Order: sequence, then structure tokens, then C-alpha cells
Amino acid sequence: MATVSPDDQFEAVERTLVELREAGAPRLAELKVELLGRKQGLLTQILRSLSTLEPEERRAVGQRANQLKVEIDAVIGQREQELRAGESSGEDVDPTMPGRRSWRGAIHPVTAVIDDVCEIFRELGFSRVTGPEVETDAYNFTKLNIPLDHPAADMHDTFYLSPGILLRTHTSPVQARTMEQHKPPIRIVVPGRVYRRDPFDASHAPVFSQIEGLAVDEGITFVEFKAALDYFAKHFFSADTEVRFRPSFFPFTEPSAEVDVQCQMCRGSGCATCHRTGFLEIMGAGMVHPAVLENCGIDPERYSGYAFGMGPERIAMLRYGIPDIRMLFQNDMRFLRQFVE
Ligand code: 2NM
Repeated sequence: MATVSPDDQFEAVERTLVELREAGAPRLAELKVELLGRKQGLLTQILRSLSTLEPEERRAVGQRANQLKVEIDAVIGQREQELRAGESSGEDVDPTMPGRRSWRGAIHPVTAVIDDVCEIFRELGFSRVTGPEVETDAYNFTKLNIPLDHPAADMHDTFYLSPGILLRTHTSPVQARTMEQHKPPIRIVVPGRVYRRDPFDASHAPVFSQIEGLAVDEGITFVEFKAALDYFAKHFFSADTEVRFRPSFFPFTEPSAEVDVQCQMCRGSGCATCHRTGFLEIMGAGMVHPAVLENCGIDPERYSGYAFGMGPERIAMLRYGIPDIRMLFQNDMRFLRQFVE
């Protein structure tokens, strides 16, 4: 000890302090011991040697040592904070660690169905259009030939926000607005969310999607109607898919039909999915009722048209074999990850 002067000792402390400012976590731990260790610590040795010094030198050395102690504590504190914040000096990087996996998102199955349906109708000249989810009873019901005393307009089936204002129960109000604002020819597909006061169970949801379509022009016949939906089914499912039209009823179309396609599970031979019928219902459709054209400012003597509506959730369930509609809304990663490409 006697061979090392206080100045040399202080110089060693200062050098260590410089290194401390840039040290990685393992080196920081070593340097703390080198400076402050109970036996061999550089500063500890200085403080221990004070008793061997003359009073005057003892005061000077003691003062400097105490200042350094304060500085060392501050530098250690700051460096530990920097390291905790993740800003390390490269020396503890382990190049043998596996890389982090990058996140890959997926298209939701309902979105995939909507995009595919719209693309097929785009090939037939249909534009994709959207509109408001909050509607008036005029656009949601009366203009579409649904009287307000019809069960569909009932408070039990429809979410009313205030008298006459509601959450749309189908996307048809967008078709009504389009007919009012545009002269034929009109060919549109309208995807969007709709709302009904249904229980949330395996096959119903209070909010779900729809894609409706509308074509209005001079000379549109039932033949064009059937051909367009046949084209859609053969392109959405497969070229050899059989399509059948069954008579039905909707207030806004006349005549009306349910459109069925050959069951995709059993190819028509009959199974549990199609209840042994060999067919699956995929949409409702029909020739637009003359009263609807008239209500929307289109002359039904000059123009005719067809319209259709389908449920992307139901089609996604058929396409991907999803047993419960709620799986499409829960955003469970174990479910959604299956659609990552
Ligand atoms: C369906 C079934 C049949 C339909 C009718 C109209 C409009 F606005 F033109 F009158 N839009 N959509 C329609 C027709 C919807 O869904 C099952």
C-alpha cells in the first residue's frame, strides 16, 4: 500500500469510472466490485488508507474520495437504468440465439368471402358500393315495399335508435339510395354489416354481414337474372356446380326465388350438412318489384331489374367447414391463425 500514492489510486478509480459509463451488464457487475469491493475495492483501499496519512493530507484525500464515491454511485445508477431500458453495449449480444419470428396477419374468412364475391360480380360489370349503417325506416322498409306493420319492421326484430331511426336490417337501403341518385344502367354489389334483434347462437348473430346486388336496365329479363347467378355460383364454387332456383317470397321482388347450389360436402349425394337434400341454400333473389323501382324514382314501364342477397358468414362457414357462427366474431387467435397463408 505504501508504494502506491493516493494520486495513482485516484487515477485508477477515474479510469474505472470511464469504463463504467459504457459497460455492459456483466462488466458492470465486475467493475462495481473492482471499485467498491469490501476487500480489494479501489475506493475502499483509499478510504482504508486514510488512517495512515498526516492530518492535512488525510482531509484532502478524504474529501476527494467522498466526492468520487458520490459520482460512482450516480454513474452506476444511471448505467443500470440505461441497461434496463434495453440500451446495452453489444457485448452481451448472443449471435447464436434464434431470430424473432415476424408477425404475419391473415384475411378474415368473412372478408375473404366478401372480396371473392365482389370480384366475380365485377367481372359481370358490377361496382362495389357501401352506405350508412344508421338508416331511416323509409329507406330500410317503406321504399322497399315493406310496410311498417310488417313483422320485419317490428321493435322485436329491429334495433330502433329513436322513432323512425334504426340500425339497417339489410343493405337494401343502399340500393334504394343508388336508384334515387343514378339513372340506369345500374349494376352494384353492396357488402356491409346489418343488425337484427336475434339471439347470439350457433347460427344467428345480432350483427352480421350481407352482400346484396342490384341490376337495373332496359330489357333485363329472368334469363339474365338466372344466368348471372349461375355464373356467380360456378365461379365462386366450381365450374361443375349445379344451381337450382326454388320459388319463394320477398316483399321487394316478384317473382322471388331461393338459390341453391349442389352441396359442396357430398357433391349432391346427400349428407348431414345438406340434410340429405344434396343442395345448400346460398341466397335469396328475384326480379325487383315494380313498386320498389317506382318508389326510388325509376320508371317500371321502361326499366326492369333483378336483385339478390346472401350472407358471407354462412358462406364462409360452408366454405371452411366452420360449425358455429360465433367463431367468426370471437377473434380467438387459435381460430384466426388457421387462415394465415
Ligand atoms: C334479398 C333477396 C331478394 C334485394 C332487393 C333489393 C332492392 F333494393 F333492389 F329492392 N335489394 N336486395 C333482395 C332481393 C335481397 O336478400 C335475401
